[in-house]
Amino acid sequence: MTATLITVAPTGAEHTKADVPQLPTTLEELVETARRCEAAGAAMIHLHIRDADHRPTLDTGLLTAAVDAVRESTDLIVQLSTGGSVHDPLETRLTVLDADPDSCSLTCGTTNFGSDVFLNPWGFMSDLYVLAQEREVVPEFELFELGHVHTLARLIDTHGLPFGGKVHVDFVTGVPGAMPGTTQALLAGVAMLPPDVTSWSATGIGRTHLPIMAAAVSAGGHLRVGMEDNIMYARGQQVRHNDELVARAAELATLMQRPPMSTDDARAFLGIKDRRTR
Ligand code: KMH
Ligand code: ZN
Repeated sequence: MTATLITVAPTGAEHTKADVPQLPTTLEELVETARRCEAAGAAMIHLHIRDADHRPTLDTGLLTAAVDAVRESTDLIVQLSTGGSVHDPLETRLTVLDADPDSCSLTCGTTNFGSDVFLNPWGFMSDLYVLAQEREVVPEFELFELGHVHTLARLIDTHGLPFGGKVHVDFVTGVPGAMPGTTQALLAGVAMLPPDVTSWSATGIGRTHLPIMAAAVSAGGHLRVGMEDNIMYARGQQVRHNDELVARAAELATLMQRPPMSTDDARAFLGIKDRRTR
C-alpha cells in the first residue's frame, strides 16, 4: 500500500472573510496555516490568495510573494490555482504561472458552479497545458464532471505527457450543479481514468467532505481537504483552523495503514521540479 498524499486547500475564492473570519487571507495567516498543515501531515498546498480587502486576486506580485513565503517557511509543494474565482478572465488566469509555482490546477472543462458557471473552454485548457509544460510546472487535473475525464485524455493525446511525466488528477465532487459527492460517482470517475494517470485524489464539497475522504482512502486514492471545500468540522461546529481537517485526514489515512506521504516522497511521486529555497 502506498502512503497517502494529503493536499490542503486552505482558502479558495468563495468564502468571505466577513462570514468566516478564521479563513486564512493575509500573507501571515497563509504562512502560519502552511506551517501548521505541514506539521499535521500535508505535503502540498493548493493556494488562492486575497488582496488587502480579503478579496480574491490573481495579482502576479502578490502571488509571487505568497509562493516565495510558503517556500521559505515550509517544504510543501506549492500549487497555485489557475481557476481563480468564476469572475476572473481567462487571460489573467494564464498569468498565474508567472509566479513560478511547483504545480498548478488545470480544470478539464466548463462546469456549473452553484449559480455560476466556471469557464474552461478547450483553447484555454490547451494553452495552459502547453504553458505548464514550457515552464516545467506540474499540473493537477481538476475533474468536476465525468466528461472532464474524457477531456483529460484528449489533452494528453494532443500534447503528450505533462512536465515530470506523471499524471495526477483530483476529483472535486459535490459542487452544486456538477458531479455529486457520492462513492458511486467517484468510483465511476476512477473507472474511466485513462492509463496515463499515475495517481488520483478526491475532495468533497461541504457535507460530502467526510464520505468522499473515506471512499478515496479505501479505494487507493489520495486526499484533498481544506476550508476552500468545507468549513464545517462536524454538525454545528465550524472548522477553527485548516490543520484540524489535515489532522483528521492524516488520522484516517494512518488508521487505514496508508500514513501521510512526506514532502520529499510527494515530490518524486508527482514529478515536481525542485525549486526549494531553504
Ligand atoms: N474557485 C473556483 C471557481 C481551481 O482552483 O483551479 C475554481 C477552483 C478550481 O477553485
Ligand atoms: Zn481552488
